[in-house]
Amino acid sequence: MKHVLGATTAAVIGLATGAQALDLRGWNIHVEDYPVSIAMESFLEEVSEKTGGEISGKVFHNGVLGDQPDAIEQMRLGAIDFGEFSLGPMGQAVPETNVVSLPFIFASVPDMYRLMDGEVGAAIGEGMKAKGIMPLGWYTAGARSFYNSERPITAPADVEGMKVRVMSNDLFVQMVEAMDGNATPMAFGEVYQSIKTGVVDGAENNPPSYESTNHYEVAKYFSLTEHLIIPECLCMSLKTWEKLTPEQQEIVLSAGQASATYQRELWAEREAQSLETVKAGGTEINEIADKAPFQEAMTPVYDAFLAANPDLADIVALMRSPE
Ligand code: BDP
Repeated sequence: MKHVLGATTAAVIGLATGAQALDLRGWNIHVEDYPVSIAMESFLEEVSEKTGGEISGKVFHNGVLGDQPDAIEQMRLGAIDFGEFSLGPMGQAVPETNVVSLPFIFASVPDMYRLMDGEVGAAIGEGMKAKGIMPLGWYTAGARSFYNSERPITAPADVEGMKVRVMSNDLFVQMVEAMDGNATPMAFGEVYQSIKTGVVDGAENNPPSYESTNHYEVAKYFSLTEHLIIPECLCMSLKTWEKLTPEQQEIVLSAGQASATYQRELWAEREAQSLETVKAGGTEINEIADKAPFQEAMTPVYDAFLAANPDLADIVALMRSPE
């Protein structure tokens, strides 16, 4: 009976507007007060309001719908309607996204915005669409740095022999191996326990993730290597996107872009707060006076990448050329 009523209601709305009523499932790995989470909620609110409730939904925070690589696949299949993903673990599904996972590829976060809001973002977006993912907005995750329970890192040699958790992408394994460390790809949710029990010595992430996951309680040396600036994406399953009318698509896209602007603002505030929180909690933060030795250590990663992906050489060159 419930089913019949639901179908009838949808049919009535369909008649009134020419569109189906949609109730979207959204994936998010972060805690509820994280900048990504707040921006995703604002996206959904705007969509629901501007479509007069035709499109509603729910964001499932804390990764309860599954780990990131798995959730990306589920979204491609349409089992998850939208989500906010790091482009790091997206490399396997969408090869073009790998360019942003090259260490030190962006000169700075503002440079990442410039390139992602321009030609580079457009090329990556085309690659994503070809694999069933519709990008709606480029979010930020700032810069990632190494942290561990053993010692401050000041030079690549300090990583030698260190067991470091990385996100699921072979490029990150190569990055740690280029400094003679041991890389272990692992789900985000397992890192705290793994550092605590010594399965790994540390990991690498931005200050808000280091803080919100409490990793700082078990790995007190945070070294500002800022080796990866990986943009993130609010995106929708192409299967879901194709169910929308052109008017709804316009609303969803513009709400996605607005939420990205909002998220970037929230990010700056949270990053400063997180650094204060971890310092108060006993974290020792060290700046890296000279990043050149780390950058030079990445030469084999670039050589192997360009040899395996000659078609991406132009975009890498564009990213490395000054404004
Ligand atoms: C965070 C990203 C999140 C990743 C996580 C990780 O926002 O998408 O899952 O890092 O390291 O910064 O797995």
